[in-house]
Amino acid sequence: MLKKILIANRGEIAVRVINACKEMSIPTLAVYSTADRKSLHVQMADEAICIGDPPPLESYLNIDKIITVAKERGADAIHPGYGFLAENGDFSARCEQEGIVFIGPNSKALRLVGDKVASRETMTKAKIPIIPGMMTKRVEMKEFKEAAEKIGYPVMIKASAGGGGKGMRVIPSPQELEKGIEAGMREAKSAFGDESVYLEKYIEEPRHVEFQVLADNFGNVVHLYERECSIQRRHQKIVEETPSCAVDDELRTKMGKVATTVIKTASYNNAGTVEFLLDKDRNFYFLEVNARIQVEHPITELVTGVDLVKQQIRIASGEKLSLKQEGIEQRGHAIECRIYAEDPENNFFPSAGKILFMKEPSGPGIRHDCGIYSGSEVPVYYDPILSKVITWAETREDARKRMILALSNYVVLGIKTTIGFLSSVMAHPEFAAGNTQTNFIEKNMSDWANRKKGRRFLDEALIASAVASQTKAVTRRSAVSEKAPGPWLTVGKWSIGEV
Ligand code: MV4
Repeated sequence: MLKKILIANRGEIAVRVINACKEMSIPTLAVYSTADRKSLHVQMADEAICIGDPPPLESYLNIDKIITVAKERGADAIHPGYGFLAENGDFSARCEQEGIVFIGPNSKALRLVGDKVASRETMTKAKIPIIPGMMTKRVEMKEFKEAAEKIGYPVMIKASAGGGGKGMRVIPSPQELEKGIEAGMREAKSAFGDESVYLEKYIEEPRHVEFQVLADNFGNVVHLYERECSIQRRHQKIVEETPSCAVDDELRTKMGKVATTVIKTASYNNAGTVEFLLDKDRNFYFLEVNARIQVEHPITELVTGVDLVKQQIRIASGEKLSLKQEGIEQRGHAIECRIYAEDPENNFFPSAGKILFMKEPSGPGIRHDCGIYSGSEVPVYYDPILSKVITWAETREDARKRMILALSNYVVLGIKTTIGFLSSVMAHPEFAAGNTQTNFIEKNMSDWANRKKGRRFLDEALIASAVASQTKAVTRRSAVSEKAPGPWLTVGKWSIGEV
């Protein structure tokens, strides 16, 4: 087993990994930037070392510094979390050279799945269904034109080094192609340092369905079924659930087999996610492999009962997978809402600052993966995710109701959050009906800020001091309602002290 794990991350995922290590009795070493001196992950780890100034390149992306700290402090493994260095082939290779265990896939597999065009080619050879389109990059304009004619409009331009939606654009007809390619190349160059782009058939109103996989270092691979992550805003997921309403048992078995084959074909190890697009006619296409533990991993944990972070650590320390595909079952339904420090009434503008007060949701079937506490600071430098509320119940409807309850009992004062917005998503009839295509937010939520206008808001500092000074319980007056607003409106309905 590993002797000490350095967690090369911050926020809720660093906390999640530290907790898994604690359960496994593995000592933990946190690293942090000067903006995170008082953050939760620093307080929870056995040891913590400041590695630099707030800008990520100086701290959480500083490979030399992180490797040096690991060696000085005797950490024999590094968990990268998600984002930052998680899918950096150079970092994973560097760990391999230095004799440090990278808790993630081997660097060769990481590089293969990071190159979208190369993995399209590899996967085609393995008879994996991919979206019809080009198999080459760095081509002349004439070849783009020919390829687009062959694919048929509308087509989509994607960056070869891309993923996650950056550098993507839809081209409805031949007139827009040349300008689109040029703009796409410029965007790819500035986002990824690689200007190569390729074309694919554009899939309208797809659903995003991904499969969780685990692979040990001996070629054993299992999948832990799907997650649906169609509710997104500008390619940022905000709600995820499992099972997907769009997948039946027959399709699930088929997609699971394909996901396993993708992982075997890439000689991939550790935890990973195989992403698919599902079209209206329920055709599915392989998109990419996400080579990391994902933000939305808890919903899979709640439905399968498997602790994915502990599995990652066991695999990285050289254990064989003890799970068998036949032994992995989905039970009940889980939903995750991501809580961001953003102002949904001001175009989701990031909202940094001090958290004056918070009250965490809890109760049966409610899990809260959290990186903040009352009094902590939310810095401006990083992804604004604060925490994730995850609910589990036997049925989707019960998990949804439970989420409405959890969100209405979650209070964060001092900064703006997406809690209220997410309550409205959960209460929306289209969400309740399972209509979660990728255009859900544009279609159903674009008037949300206007709907809120004219409603009463209380002064937040006043509420914070009132709530924080109370020693008695803080409870909502009304029962769970479909119209349950988030804390900002809820505050008006809160009773402080005697109820
Ligand atoms: C697509 C597509 C339509 N056609 N590819 C977005 C993120 C990236 N991983 C893939 N994405 C898409 N690729 C083709 N050929 C539409 C999307 C897409 C999307 C996919 C999943 C969830 C939400 C989305 C929102 C907008 C676009």
